[in-house]
Amino acid sequence: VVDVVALGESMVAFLPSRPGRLADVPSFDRGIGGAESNVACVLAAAGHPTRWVSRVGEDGFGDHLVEAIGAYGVDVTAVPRDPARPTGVYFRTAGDRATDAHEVAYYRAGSAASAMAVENVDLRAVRAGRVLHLSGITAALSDECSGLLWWLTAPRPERPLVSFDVNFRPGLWRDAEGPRVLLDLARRADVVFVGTDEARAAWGVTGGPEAIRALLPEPPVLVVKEGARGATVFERADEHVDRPSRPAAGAAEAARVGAGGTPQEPGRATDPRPARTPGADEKPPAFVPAPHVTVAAAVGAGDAFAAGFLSATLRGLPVRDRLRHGHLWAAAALTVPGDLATPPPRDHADRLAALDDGAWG
Ligand code: KDG
Repeated sequence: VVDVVALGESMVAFLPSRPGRLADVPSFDRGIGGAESNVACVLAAAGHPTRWVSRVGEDGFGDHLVEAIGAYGVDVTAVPRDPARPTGVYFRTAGDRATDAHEVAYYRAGSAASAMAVENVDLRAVRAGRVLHLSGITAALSDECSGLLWWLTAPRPERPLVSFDVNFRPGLWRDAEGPRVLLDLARRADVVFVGTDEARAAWGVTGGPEAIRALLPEPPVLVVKEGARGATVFERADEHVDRPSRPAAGAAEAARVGAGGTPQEPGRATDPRPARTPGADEKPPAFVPAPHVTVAAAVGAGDAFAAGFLSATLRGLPVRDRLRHGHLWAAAALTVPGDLATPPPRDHADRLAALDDGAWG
């Protein structure tokens, strides 16, 4: 059984050979990027069976992504080639030491992945894991991609646990609808990751984690990240998302998805979950401070955090340990210039996570 299926666009990432403006950097080193495949790669490096679902072009960059992500041990069999569209790439500059301000230049409009749609992804492969990890980046790519996320997050019996990282990228949104779309998608997910900075930028929330929970009372698990300060989990007492065990694509699912992978009667789905009263049965929020780290680059840290949190969730660990694994995996990513770092070995991370609250600030 696959633990986590991650769906989204990955790109060949070009990292600067030295600091400076994009206009001045003379050469770049090749890496890989993509928020969702980052989650799959880091989880695979930690021993979780994972799958990445996407589309790439029939070009050398597509070959590289499939080979490099596959080399992490991620299943890449549900990544078809599109002969008509290229693989996306992006260039970035090194972040300013104090503010992490950096430039990003995307070359992904019209990419193979931006054409992902309900009709051309293998829905059985997408929904066959214990957890389906998605992010708001996909919704920004095209109307087809946005529709795909809407379909995948629809409440249905046997839906895998849906994990959603808001990942607000203002530069990617083609219209002003982005914040609204992200809020609607987050409201349909089971586990949501959002930063206070992006909640402010997208939704104008100026308060702390409680104010974000007030805006987003629906997800059974809401993780609010405050950068170097730490993260808070809001959790409902009446939901059982602590240890997802159901593989999604059972016989009923196979029957509902046609032979060609096309969903039948998508509008007929009913919500198997009990109706929720916002605020009811809420456990006390759990806050865990982040460890102090000398940051090489913040890119990929949010993905590593989500991966660590999901790994601990899959292992049935208590909420504070889930946060601590998120922080420890993020700390590893913060110390490298690219997106991906090997997470700390499980026994090591477990020992660090078990240190008492005093050690965590
Ligand atoms: O989270 C890291 C990603 O932002 C990076 O890999 C590029 O996926 C990317 C994006 O769309 O910004």
